Amino acid sequence: MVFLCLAESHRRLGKATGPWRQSNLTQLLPLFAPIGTTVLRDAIFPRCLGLRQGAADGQEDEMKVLFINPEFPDTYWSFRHALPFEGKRCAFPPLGLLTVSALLPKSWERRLVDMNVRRLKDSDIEWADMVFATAMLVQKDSLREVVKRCKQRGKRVVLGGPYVTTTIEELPEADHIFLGEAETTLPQFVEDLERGEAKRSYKAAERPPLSITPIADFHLAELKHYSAMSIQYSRGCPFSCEFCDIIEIYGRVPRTKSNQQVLAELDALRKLGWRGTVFIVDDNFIGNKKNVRQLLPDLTRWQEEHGNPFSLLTEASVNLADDEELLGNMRDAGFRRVFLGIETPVEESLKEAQKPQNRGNLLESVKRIQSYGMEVMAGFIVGFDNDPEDIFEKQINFIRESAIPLAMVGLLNALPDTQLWKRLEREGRLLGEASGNNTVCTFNFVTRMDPARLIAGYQSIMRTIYSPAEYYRRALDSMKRTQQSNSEPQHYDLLNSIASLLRIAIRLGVLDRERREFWRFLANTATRHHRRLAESLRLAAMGYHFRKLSELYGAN
Ligand code: B12
Ligand code: SF4
Repeated sequence: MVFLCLAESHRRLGKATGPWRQSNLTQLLPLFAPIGTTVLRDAIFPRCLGLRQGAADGQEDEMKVLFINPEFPDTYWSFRHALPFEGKRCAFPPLGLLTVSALLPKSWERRLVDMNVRRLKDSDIEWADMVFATAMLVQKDSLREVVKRCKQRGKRVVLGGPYVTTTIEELPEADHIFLGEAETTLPQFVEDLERGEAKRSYKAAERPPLSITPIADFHLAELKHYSAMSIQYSRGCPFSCEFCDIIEIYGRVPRTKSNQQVLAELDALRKLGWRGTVFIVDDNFIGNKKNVRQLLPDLTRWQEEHGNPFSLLTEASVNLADDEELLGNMRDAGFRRVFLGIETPVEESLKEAQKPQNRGNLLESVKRIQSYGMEVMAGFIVGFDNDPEDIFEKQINFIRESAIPLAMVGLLNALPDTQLWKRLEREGRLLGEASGNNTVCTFNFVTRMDPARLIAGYQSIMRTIYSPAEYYRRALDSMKRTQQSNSEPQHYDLLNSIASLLRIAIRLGVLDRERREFWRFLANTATRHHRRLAESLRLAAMGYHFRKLSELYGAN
């Protein structure tokens, strides 16, 4: 097996280009230009450019800005237990902060500390005049700590992102808070700062068009530590699922970037030497189907012209399965994985969740998407009022039959401002703010089913679906269903590949008590899918991450 991998690695090495060539196990974690950043920034924010360098409330020194992404806990998407196999530290870069950076005057000095990549040192904070931090709900504890440390050192602290936008809790003692998207409010802030009149809170009157979103400052991130890069094509989703906060934060009218903007972002990543997985982080990539249809041919052309440097991953609603032309176009453009919000196979619960787009034959929908060569990843929820007593078995069976290796199963949580939140409030069932991590065993509302039973059932799902035999069977079935005539582009770096392979072989094939299942799985892929060994190793590593998570959250 080792020889096969190395031989394949040698054969393809000649094709790899760029200083950041990813290992052949880049594919392990796919989840792993400018039409002028400058032009756009200069045109939109002329006053920013007129700013005296570093002016803050009348100060005239050069402004030094530190961007901080607080630490994530161990969740589905952290891939924390799989990343070390590939020699990576974090799955995705903090695109929100990189975008905010691109919105600030270009004369300002800037640095990024992603605490999921490296420790935040006191000297980092001392270097800065001003600190910009972002957070999701799950990062709130780390964010509080960050704000405390920065304020102790007398720094001006600016906060934004989904946590501060949606929380009902008291926010940390920051100087400035940005609610919602910052494309129009940040330039206003910079102007106010120049005049010494910066306000405590900023909120845009309207959701901005994405045509004014500049190319993110990707160069601030240390690309080599990430498993994938991210770009964004659209914001918002046309559906109205009861539990979803996306539509409250980003709206129900999907806004998209132009084709030129998207290609310019891909160019920027390519020029920085990135090769491998690019996550299009849309809430629902097919939210605006008309525009997506126009984007895909351009995307396909761009990939072909540049030797298919990127393998694409995105999130979409299940009705993607109803549009075979779109599926074909996505396959041609290089989409290899798609995350779906399946939630539940129970009709009544889907009705309760106001998710009509998922009703019908869900299993057939998944199979159809897989038949276009895309691995389906998906989110599942237990805890709906209408969940029957056997919901746990139903979910396990569905996940098994749909051959979804990476299934994110969580307990229903009510996020602030959602329709679900409002309903539970009306019904007097709310218990407080959610942790934001749907994989921990807590509820923030009074459930219909006995909570102890729900938690035990949830844990049994996790233990079952991530037991090695079950998981590897799904992974094999998924590979069988996702055949593509053109194999996934690989960008090998021989030394990294060998190192990754050895790490996996030692951890899963020698030290792990389930090593037999690992070797059986590899033997199966070697005989049935020998051209997809890198992918099978990625799946094995991911299976290990989920098994660790299930031990954490799925223990009795
Ligand atoms: C990509 C993504 C991820 C990625 C990468 C995240 C990262 N490294 O930043 C991954 C896959 C790791 C991820 C994981 C999770 N995610 Co997530 N994710 C997203 C997604 C789809 C896109 C984020 C993004 O890059 N947007 C693009 C940028 C440009 O937009 P933005 O971040 O909103 O930034 C803009 C503004 O908010 C503002 N802004 C943002 N930060 C700041 C900071 C300052 C100082 C200022 C001034 C402005 C500002 O300016 C930007 C430009 O307008 C969002 C949904 C969404 N539409 O944003 C969910 C979302 C942020 N994720 C969410 C959740 C719940 C999770 C998970 C908990 C899921 C789970 N159970 O595992 C995990 C937790 C993280 C972890 N690693 O464990 C929720 C957060 C809800 C909340 N209220 O906190 C969201 C909103 C989606 C949802 N409703 O489910 N996620
Ligand atoms: S389809 Fe997804 S993004 Fe759209 S409203 Fe439903 S849960 Fe939210």
